[in-house]
Amino acid sequence: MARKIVKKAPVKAKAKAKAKGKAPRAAAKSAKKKPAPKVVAKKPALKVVARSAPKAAPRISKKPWGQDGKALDGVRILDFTHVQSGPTCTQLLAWFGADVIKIERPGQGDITRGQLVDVPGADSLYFTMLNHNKRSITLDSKSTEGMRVLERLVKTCDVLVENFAPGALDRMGLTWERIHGWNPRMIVASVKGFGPGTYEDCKVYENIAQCAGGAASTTGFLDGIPLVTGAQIGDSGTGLHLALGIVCALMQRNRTGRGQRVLAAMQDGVLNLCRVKLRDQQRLKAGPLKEYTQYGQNIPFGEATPRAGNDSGGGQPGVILKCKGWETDPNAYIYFITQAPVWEKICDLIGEPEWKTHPDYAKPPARLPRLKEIFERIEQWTMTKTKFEVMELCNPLDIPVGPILSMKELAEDQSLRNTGTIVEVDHPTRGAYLSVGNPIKLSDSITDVKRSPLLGEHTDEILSKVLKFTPRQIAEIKASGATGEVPKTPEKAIAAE
Ligand code: CAO
Repeated sequence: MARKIVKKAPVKAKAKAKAKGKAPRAAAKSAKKKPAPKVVAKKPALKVVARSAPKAAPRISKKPWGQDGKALDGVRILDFTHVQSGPTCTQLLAWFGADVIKIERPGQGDITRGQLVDVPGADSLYFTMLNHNKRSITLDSKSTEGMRVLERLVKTCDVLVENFAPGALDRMGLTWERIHGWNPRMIVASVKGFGPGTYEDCKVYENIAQCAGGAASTTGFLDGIPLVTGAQIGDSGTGLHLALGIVCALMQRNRTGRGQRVLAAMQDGVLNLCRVKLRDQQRLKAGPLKEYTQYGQNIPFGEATPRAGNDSGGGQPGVILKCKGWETDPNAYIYFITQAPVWEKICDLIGEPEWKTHPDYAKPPARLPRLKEIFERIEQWTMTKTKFEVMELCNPLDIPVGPILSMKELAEDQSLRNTGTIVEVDHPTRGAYLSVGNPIKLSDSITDVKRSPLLGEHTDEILSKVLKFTPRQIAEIKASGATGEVPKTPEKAIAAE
């Protein structure tokens, strides 16, 4: 429970202040400045009080944990996202209980449905793994009837999330002013490649963001070209940033009553994740970065943070080392950190006990210029063990090591399955597949991963049950073609035959 420590003002000062009309806290401050009284005053008592609940706070639930709904129950999202960055954000919100309604272009839908297809005729894994727990409605947002539906959606949703190319939402006619006019409580959340500035009009994909956000220039080896990383820090990373912004905007709306715009630019998101590299950029002014392997190799530093290979980004040196079987297994490696507090244990483990007291190795600064040699010696030891044996030997000694796990190993990892981080999901057209579940665990809001929707699967349900259009209105909307192919009336069908 949150507690706050309250320092009580001396009672006398409080009373005086009351008489003079001063605020008690200010008076207590001035009372402190006076010369000490003859009788030693008692020290102000420290009183720990529980933070009082806000006036309108609900009663504390008596339901069992995990059985009182979900964190975002009651929040409805108009999901105008596509590809990866936006969908990861709305998928997270859906996992936390939001009702996510995905708007898709009739006929085609999110372009990823048909990309990297592995089961002909079924939605791709690219789509299914990014769109769990959502409902899908097909709608041509550029048609008059489509806009009629969108208006009602805007009026009944709490958040609009989009990651179109810059200006696309405005071109559709959905300007902030129009949306806010329809629903002043609406939060409009966007992923864009860049924030306002030189590149604001550019279309951006994952690797462009990695390059423009500083990840690529600092990834790879010193003598090689810049590298992108397999972790989708530009797309999924920015989706995460956007989700946090949305939840904060929802919290603020509880107080202000009004919505706001939320922007997560992919360049900004990547740079945020690369903040230690900007740290190093500034440290360069003070001299070489001694924890980088190149320091020990006497390779001079340039003007910008260099690529550091597999060097640890923190103050504890670490690298990737070969393990038994590396000649044939591309993932028989371990990350090994020579954390200072366990240095002596490392020395004993690898059979170099004299390094514990030797002036060249005993203390971290002495080791910095010798890291290459030190890690080569540790590698001689790791190469005699499998990566899992290294784990078994190092973990009881608190030596930080981590196996290089392949996707195959992760997919088969029982503990990840037990926690729901890897889940098996069934799908009507593609059958069972594996997905990454919700990586964020809330003890009172349990995630239940449900399959992604088929294209337009919930169009009727949303038009009638959510938007409350009458059957006649629904017929009009459909006849206009706004939700897809115009249904043939019996007469037309006969005529067409
Ligand atoms: N009905 C009618 N039109 C629709 C529609 C619907 N339901 N949904 C989308 N459209 C239209 C848009 O209005 C847009 O039309 P205009 O260009 O005429 O305004 C058009 O479809 C294409 O949208 P887009 O430009 O966003 O799509 P794209 O495939 O050309 O570009 C991307 C994709 C990702 C490069 C671009 O959307 C982008 O830069 N987004 C922001 C950054 C981002 O999220 N990148 C990560 C993508 S994941 O790697």
